[in-house]
Amino acid sequence: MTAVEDRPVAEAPAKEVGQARKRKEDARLITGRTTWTDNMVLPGMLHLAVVRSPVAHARLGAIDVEAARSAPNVVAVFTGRDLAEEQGSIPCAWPVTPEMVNPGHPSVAVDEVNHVGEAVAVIVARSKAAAQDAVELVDVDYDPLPVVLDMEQALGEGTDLTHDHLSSNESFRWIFDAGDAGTGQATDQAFADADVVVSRRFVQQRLIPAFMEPRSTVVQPQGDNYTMWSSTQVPHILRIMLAMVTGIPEHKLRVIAPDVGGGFGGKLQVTPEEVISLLVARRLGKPVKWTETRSESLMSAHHGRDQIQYVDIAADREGNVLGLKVHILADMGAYLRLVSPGVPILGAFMYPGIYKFPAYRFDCQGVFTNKTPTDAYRGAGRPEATFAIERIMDELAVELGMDPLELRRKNWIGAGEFPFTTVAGLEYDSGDYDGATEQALRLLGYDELREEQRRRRESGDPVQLGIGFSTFTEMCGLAPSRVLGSLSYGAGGWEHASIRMLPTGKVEVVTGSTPHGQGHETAWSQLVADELGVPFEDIEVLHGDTAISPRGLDTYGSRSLVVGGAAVVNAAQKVVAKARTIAAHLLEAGEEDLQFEGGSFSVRGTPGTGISIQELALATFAAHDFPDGVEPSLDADATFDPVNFSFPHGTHICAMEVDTETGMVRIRKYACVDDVGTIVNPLIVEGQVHGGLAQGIAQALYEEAVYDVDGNLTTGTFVDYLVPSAADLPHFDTGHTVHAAPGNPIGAKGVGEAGCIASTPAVVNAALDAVRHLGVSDILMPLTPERVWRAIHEGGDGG
Ligand code: MCN
Repeated sequence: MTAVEDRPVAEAPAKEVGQARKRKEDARLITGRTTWTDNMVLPGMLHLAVVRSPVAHARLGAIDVEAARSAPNVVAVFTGRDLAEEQGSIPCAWPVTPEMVNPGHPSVAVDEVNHVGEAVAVIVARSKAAAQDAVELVDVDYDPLPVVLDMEQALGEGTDLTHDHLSSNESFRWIFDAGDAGTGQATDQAFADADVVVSRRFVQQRLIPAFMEPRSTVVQPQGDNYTMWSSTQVPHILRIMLAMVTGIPEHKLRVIAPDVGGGFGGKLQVTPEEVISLLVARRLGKPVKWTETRSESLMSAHHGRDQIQYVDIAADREGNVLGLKVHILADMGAYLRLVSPGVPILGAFMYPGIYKFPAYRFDCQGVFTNKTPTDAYRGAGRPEATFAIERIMDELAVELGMDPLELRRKNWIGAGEFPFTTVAGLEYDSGDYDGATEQALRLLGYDELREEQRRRRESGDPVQLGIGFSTFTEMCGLAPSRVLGSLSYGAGGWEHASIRMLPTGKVEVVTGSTPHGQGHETAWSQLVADELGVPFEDIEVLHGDTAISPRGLDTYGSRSLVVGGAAVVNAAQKVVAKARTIAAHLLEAGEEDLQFEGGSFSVRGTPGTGISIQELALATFAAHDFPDGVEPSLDADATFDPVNFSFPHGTHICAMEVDTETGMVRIRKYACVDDVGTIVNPLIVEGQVHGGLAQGIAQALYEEAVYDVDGNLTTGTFVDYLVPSAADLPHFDTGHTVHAAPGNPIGAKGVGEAGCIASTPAVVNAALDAVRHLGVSDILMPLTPERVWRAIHEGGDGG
């Protein structure tokens, strides 16, 4: 084979990284030309419907399933008692302390139900409609028990219990003391020495991760092998956990996450319904499908946030911060789920924000209540922490009579101080908080808006204007395994990739990351196109199937690019290294004499000769003229485990109009400048920032899961649970600074959660800035017109 030929040197193509490529996956996602889990139809497939508890806490008496069992097209009905021996417990993979109390969580309740929406029986029928109709025919005898809903009461003396068999409602207590390790003395001393101490109680209301595609699971048994399709963020983790829970050997279980319509943390889970589907398919030896209704989703898929935060900040009179104390109550709901105890602990390290606190103490209690379990929701712990620090900085500024931005500037880490080890022990890698802030002020048109605010205030305009800041950073890119290991006993944080060059020069990239809306197929293609010098279109990214990508830790914590993308780059570089050996042999040159540019190897100083890596793929496949001792394949694997988190940062500024007569609020302008290191795809990054802003603003203004006194979710539909649409959101003025992250070969920092973490406090600070002169110093989220009006006209926080 003669792959070497004379030809003009190709002009190096423009770099792919940095180009605003439209997402290659979008054509099929937007037009619906893909197979969502619920589109799966298998021969002889049966349908599941779940009978759910309408009471929040009760002992289970008799369950009469006879009428359901004999209903038309019903094949079987199982109660928790029927499945008791094989169902195990839904796993919690993040026990934060050795003493953590875990009540255990059967997929189908056996003796006691602990929240509305908990599964008590499952119907199996030949059609979905028949299964759903039969749900109504199951008669359950509930013996009511006291309902625990309020975390502060739940920790009191002699209180009612969420779980009858436990002795308290506390699951765990986790304390972190900076300063004199473990003693808290440094923090106590800082507060004793302070000129000013400000204390606040903030409420992070309960939110629901309202993904577009509801959860759905299909299981196909084939002998003792099982294939599960599930709308999940974590097929790899799910497979391991399901094997552990059900006893099905891991190698007999394949999990596929096909295209998934969003997750936002809500599908980072091993759900009862996934376990139920697998158990029923095993019992009956038939394929089964379960797809939830939207109401089931709102009621039974895990919720997020739900924390009460007691925050104390100490400073001297000049505004130098001296200490921070945080005590939070984190509502676990009725059970511990996959990573729920870890969510507030992730936040623990972020309360000091971007500021140079000399002393810090964090104390978290995980509390059980008779509500839907909570777990990860976009940002998981870090939005809560960012809210607390950015809100209390504003309160401290008021107390000191300082400009809120001046106070922040005085205390934040300077651009020349990176890497900087914070009081919480994190090493922030790079950034420039001043630079991002200056750009954001320009984008907002800060001076004119402050001037307008002054005019409106002086004229007593019923519509007042406020400006709110949030200067934030976050730890994301979860990894590193060693650090995660020191915080928990669960999984590590590496990611895996393999790259295969096919004989015709096309490239298959296999990634352990599992996109569910983030556009990895596009971004990973851009990375590989640059490394290998092959056209973007010649690259296919494979993911989300444990048989195709057997190793992976999936997508959450804005980890995919900085961990999974980095593994892809490393694998590509290994492919190039091997290709170099083969090229040197074919070009009869030393490896060190070759240059690799635009996808071609050529001998330095001998323009006109060369061989492209795509041609090498065919030469490798044929292996006619091949170097001794080299395997005839052009592929490579890489596993990447960074040594540090990634620390994106930014400044978000919101200008807010508040109608003091009606309590209506309107975001007048929103400007944000984020630093996510090297940007692989600016269009995707813009989309991620927009989506995150929408969710963060939604927490500030619209969304709240509300329970009545009996523990019924009163926001069980999208009529009551207000997810904003594009029409409810303002135009966003976005900008970027770029400080490459030193910890990964791309130089990138995560972006998937940034907008959501940064935006909520900016919005609330803006509203308070508009009405503070009217005596308002806090308003509960979401800032409904009623709450805003009450805070202005009746005092308090509007609650
Ligand atoms: N990116 C980039 N340059 C950077 C950083 C990121 O081009 N400097 C690109 C990446 O290549 C990737 C996307 O931005 O295509 C997001 O990357 P990353 O920050 O690594 O986040 P993940 O891919 O790990 O996604 C997880 C993150 C999380 S934790 C939630 S929650 C969330 C989010 O992504 N859920 C989403 N964004 C979502 N977007 C959609 N559409 N749906 C969800 O459920």
